[in-house]
Parts: sequence; structure tokens; C-alpha cells
Amino acid sequence: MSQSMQAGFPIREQVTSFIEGRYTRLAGHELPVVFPGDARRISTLVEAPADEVDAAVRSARAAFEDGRWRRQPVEARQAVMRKVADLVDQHRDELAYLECMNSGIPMRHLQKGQIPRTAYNFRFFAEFLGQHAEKLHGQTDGYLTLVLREPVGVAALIGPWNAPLALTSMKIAGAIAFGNSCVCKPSEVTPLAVARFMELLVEAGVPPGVVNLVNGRGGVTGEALVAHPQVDLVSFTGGTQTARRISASAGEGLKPLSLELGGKSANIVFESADLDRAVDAALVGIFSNNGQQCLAGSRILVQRTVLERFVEAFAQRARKLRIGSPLDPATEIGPLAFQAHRQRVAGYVDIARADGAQLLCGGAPVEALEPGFYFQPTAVLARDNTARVCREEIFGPFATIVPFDTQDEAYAIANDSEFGLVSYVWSDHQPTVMRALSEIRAGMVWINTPMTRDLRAPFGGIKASGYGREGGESSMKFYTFEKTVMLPTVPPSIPRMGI
Ligand code: TXE
Repeated sequence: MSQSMQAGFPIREQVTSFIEGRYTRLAGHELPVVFPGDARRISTLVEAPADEVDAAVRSARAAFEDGRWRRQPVEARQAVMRKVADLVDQHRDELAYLECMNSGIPMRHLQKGQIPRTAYNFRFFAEFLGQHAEKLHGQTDGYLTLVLREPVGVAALIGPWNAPLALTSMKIAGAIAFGNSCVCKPSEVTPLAVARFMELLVEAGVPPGVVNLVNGRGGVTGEALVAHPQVDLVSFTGGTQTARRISASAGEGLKPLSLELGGKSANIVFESADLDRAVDAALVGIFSNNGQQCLAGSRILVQRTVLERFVEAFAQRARKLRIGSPLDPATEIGPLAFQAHRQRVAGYVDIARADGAQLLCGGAPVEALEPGFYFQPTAVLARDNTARVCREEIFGPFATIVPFDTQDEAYAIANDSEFGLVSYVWSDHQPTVMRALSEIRAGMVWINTPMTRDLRAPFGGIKASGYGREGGESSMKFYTFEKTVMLPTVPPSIPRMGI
């Protein structure tokens, strides 16, 4: 397939499905792939209709059934997974570039964060595979009761546009480590880096068919994938509305689901906090990754005694953030991923005003950078937690600050949300911290630290932030089923019937 050169790395002119180790059809419904930095079309996505999804699932099923991957010795699978990680390291700049051109995430964040994380996902699960033990119960007289873990089969892995390769690669690594095959469907907005990654998987020695890729819109390609009768389980990261549709379809087929959805996470700053550090972290918490992250601390709850100091420092720094091309190594905030998303984010400025919130900074597109999809880092001070900007996930560089007076009030506000993904707490007062741990209802709590993830630990939310956990042992539990084997140590006596 012909390719065009952009700043040193090739970008495929067409992104199609990748099945059985090869790119597929060249014709079909086309969608533009756009560089959000200047709205330029840089590639074309050729959508996989249902028959191509069927081919991808059948290929993954055949790979699973004939055991070309799952029956390989653990050491062999580990070696291939480590090789994947090495290839990602070797192609770090290329993968970062493709992701940057496609998502608008600043290049430096990709080079230092998401792409090394992609390699780590594979190294981590390769090592995990070598460590985990099966279970044995020896208490039943005359028996060993073995509890074995077996791969579930074919996994559908559906990814979002805000961290396309880092998240999809975590799902792939978890799925194939334990012997599953999979079919990935990245967001139609950001197909480039995941597509290139498919080639690296094959180069590393993952047998063709074990990981297939289909590209296309959720309502076409995604729905066909989730509903396919030969798909055994579904892992999804994306929005809550989409998750409702997916869970209805997966429920029909009784398929296990892992849903990692959005959030409106509370970042609670108590008067006992180190305020400078809390401001640093609050900025990272809402503005990193262009504000498009499920973990964002997008509701910043600040104790009224330190509100003025906090707001002044936060808004002053937000105004100074360097907005620019995501390719520029100095850029701190790049464009939003696509035009319709920017319009949606911008719409929240009027919504905030209508609810009586005060605009502290930002609030408009960056005219000098048009036609790119840039939006100024924005912060509003809400009157209270009933404002829509406190209740709805905006998923952009848009912080909502909410004052509180007492600890009780802070926890009441933090938990008064449809979502329950994560939370952050800032306090140097130990009893406050300890109380926070038990009061906050969310899948994860960070204390006096910005977001850091430990892949050994479960990650996921509650309420509208989803259910199911991935990471370490949780991934193992999700991507395997338990098979119990009763193994007699001596021939058991068998009652003789029908004599
Ligand atoms: O994502 P979608 P959207 C939140 C965020 C954002 C909102 C909507 O608030 O503004 O969700 O984002 C595929 N069957 N998050 O609509 O639709 C789709 O093609 C199967 C939070 O852009 O959830 C893509 O691959 N698949 C979040 C994936 O689902 C379907 C990350 C995610 O897209 C489908 C992204 C269907 N019926 C958005 N419909 C996070 N947790 O970080 C869509 N898809």
C-alpha cells in the first residue's frame, strides 16, 4: 500500500483491517483521519463492515482453536511478549508521532509516557505469566482439588481515542498473555498507531490471527464485533452511553464485560494541604493529556479557608500553560482530538454561566491556532455541586472548582456524583487522610500525589464509571476462567448401582 511521508515517518494513506497478519480490503466506506493540530486530512480509514468483522473473529477463533499461541510453552510466549516490548522501544518515536498526528496528544507526553507504557504493558504481563500459580485444595480426603485457569477464547477489545495505543496494548497484553486470541477495534478517530502496532506484533512473533484489528464506527464495526456469536468476552474503555449499548448486546450473548468508563472525579484540597503541591497536581490532574482523560481530577473541591489562595495560583498558572502544536516539544497542551468534541467542550462555558458559575480563566477556542481544534485551559468556580459542570464529564481542559467548609461536606460533595472512578486527596493531617480513605466511594484514591498507576493493582470504577477491573491479577481473572479438577490420590470407592 502506498504511503505518504510526514516529517520523517510514513503515514499509511489508508487504514484498513488487519486480519491473519495482513492489511485487508482497499475499498469500502471511508472516513477521514485528521491531524487535530491543523484539521488536515492525513489518512483515510476504510471501515470494516459486518462481513469483515466476521472474517476477523473467525480468524481469531481458528487461532485459538488450533492452539498456535495458547499451546506454546509459557517461556516461548514470554519471549515473544518481551520482543514486542523491545520493538515498541525501538519504534518509540514513530509510534509517538503517529499517535500525536492522530490524537493531538503532545509528542513529549507520548515519548515519555504512553509509548513506554505500551512497552511496559507487554513486559509486565510477560513477567506476570511466569509468576502466577494455580490453586490446589488438599482438604478433601483422598483427593487433590486443582483449580486451573484457562483462556476464555476470543476477546473483543474496544478502545477510546484519548490514549489509543497505551490502553489498547494493555488489553491486548492481558488477553494474549493467558492464551486468548483477540480482535481490537480502536476508535475511528485514532486508528494510526494501533494499526502500526499490529505489524510489530507479527514481527515479534505473535502468530498471525492471534491479534486481529478491525477499524470503523462504533455503530457499524463495533456493534458487529460485540454481537458476534464467536466473541467470548468484551473489554471496553469509552463513554457511559456507549457502554450501555455494549452491555445490552453483550448481555444478550451472556458475555463477560469489563467497562472502564468516564468520571467526574473529586480532587479534594483541605486547608491542611501543602498548597503549592496541591496546585501543581491539580493542574496536571485536569490539563495533562489535553484534559482528555478518564482519571482527570475535574471537580476540584477546595476548603473555603484556602479557596482564594488556591484559585489565584491555579488560574494564574493555567493562563501560562503553553498551548501549541503537539509536535512541538515545548507544548504542554495540544488540540482536542476532533472538531465536534471541541464544540462540545466549548458549549460547557455557556452551560457554566447559566448555572451561575464564575469564569476564572480561558473559556474560548485559540483563534491564533485555527483551524486546529485548540481550546484555552479553562477553569470555573461553581456555586455548588448541582451545576452541570459538576455533574457531567466534559473531557477537556476544563476545571470546575467547588468550595466546601467542613470535612463532612467535602465527602458529601465528592460522593454526590453519578460517577465513581477515582479521587485525589490533599492534606498533611493524618487523621484527615485516614478518614478520606474510608469515606470516598471510588475505584481508586490517590493521597498527596497526582495520578500514578501500578499495573499490579486493579483499576476500574463504580456506578456510571463502569465495572470490572483490569491490571495484574484482575486481568488474569477477567481473561481466564477457572476449571476445577478433582484428582483422586487413590482410586475412590464407587457405589455400585444397578446390580
Ligand atoms: O466515545 P465512545 P465518544 C467519555 C468522554 C467523552 C464521551 C463520549 O466523556 O466525551 O465518553 O466519547 C466505540 N458498539 N469518554 O462518544 O463512543 C467507538 O467506536 C461497540 C471517556 O467519542 O465511547 C470507540 O472505539 N463499540 C473515556 C469506543 O467505542 C462502540 C474515553 C469509544 O467511543 C459503539 C473516551 C457500539 N455501539 C470517551 N459505539 C475514558 N474512559 O477514558 C461506539 N463504540
